[in-house]
Amino acid sequence: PQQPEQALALLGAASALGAPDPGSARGPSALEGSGLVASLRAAGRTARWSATLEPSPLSDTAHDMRTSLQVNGAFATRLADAIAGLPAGEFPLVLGGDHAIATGTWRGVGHRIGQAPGLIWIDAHLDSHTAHTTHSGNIHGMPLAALLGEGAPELTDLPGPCLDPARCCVVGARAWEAEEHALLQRLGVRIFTMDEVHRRGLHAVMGDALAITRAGGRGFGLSLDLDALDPGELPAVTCPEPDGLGVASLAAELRRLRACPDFVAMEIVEYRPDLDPDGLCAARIVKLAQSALGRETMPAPSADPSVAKVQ
Ligand code: Z70
Ligand code: MN
Ligand code: MN
Ligand code: MN
Repeated sequence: PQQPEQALALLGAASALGAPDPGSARGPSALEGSGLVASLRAAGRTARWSATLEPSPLSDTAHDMRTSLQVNGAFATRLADAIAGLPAGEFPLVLGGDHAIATGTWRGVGHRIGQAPGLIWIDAHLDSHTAHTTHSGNIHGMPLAALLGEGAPELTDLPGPCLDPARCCVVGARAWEAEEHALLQRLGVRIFTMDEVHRRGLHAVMGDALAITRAGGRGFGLSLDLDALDPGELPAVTCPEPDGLGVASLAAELRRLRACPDFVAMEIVEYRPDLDPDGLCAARIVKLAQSALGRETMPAPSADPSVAKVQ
């Protein structure tokens, strides 16, 4: 199992620089306010809020593609450095922010573990455009390509190794443009579409996803774009797409991650608290985080407080 003594280090990445709406920049503070740390402690883990990175105030002036790439790349570099600099033995849980932050998260994780991690990318989208193929101009449509070393240098010239396409996969995809699909096909990244999830079931698909990303046992991570979930249950995201994953069924599958000693980091992105006035989505996000990161089994009650490590 995940080393239970490994403390969770929560890191806010309060950037919506890659998205068409600024709402996801408030994601980290809203999740902090909804008691995420306390909920992870209640699930048996030691956890602390490490820091929240904010974009430089000058970043808001981004309009043209070059400037947009530059400000997103600069933020991702700071995030990669922050992750690489976390104390050894802590497990990073990164909270977005839009999905462009992933360009920094996984390079930083690679730097930290000394090699490219395998990566499960759960998302309605493929996020594999380059600056040349994007239709929208939004950088959050590009991070997976950038992590694979494709696209503009502003997003690829970061510390830490690029990902190995043979140890990456996408789960839950149902909305993409032809160019990004072609890029992932060319690189050999396995795409588990929602059609395949419907056909085979999420359990079988996640089994395959874990086998792909854990091959070699060198460490793997999870990047969870909340728009993978069905907007009926999780509408507070930047780009909702119909026909998504159920919260309960994904939570059940994420519980498998607890048993993986090679699970090295997790990221949750695209939450928009401005669309979640009653906090219902936040509560579901907390549940998903607890499912992946809670202790495999709660420790037995002990009279000796030095033995019971729950805090
Ligand atoms: C579209 C684009 C996207 C996230 C939406 C959508 C991309 N393919 N990525 N939400 N995280 O704009 O390129
Ligand atoms: Mn995404
Ligand atoms: Mn998405
Ligand atoms: Mn289009």
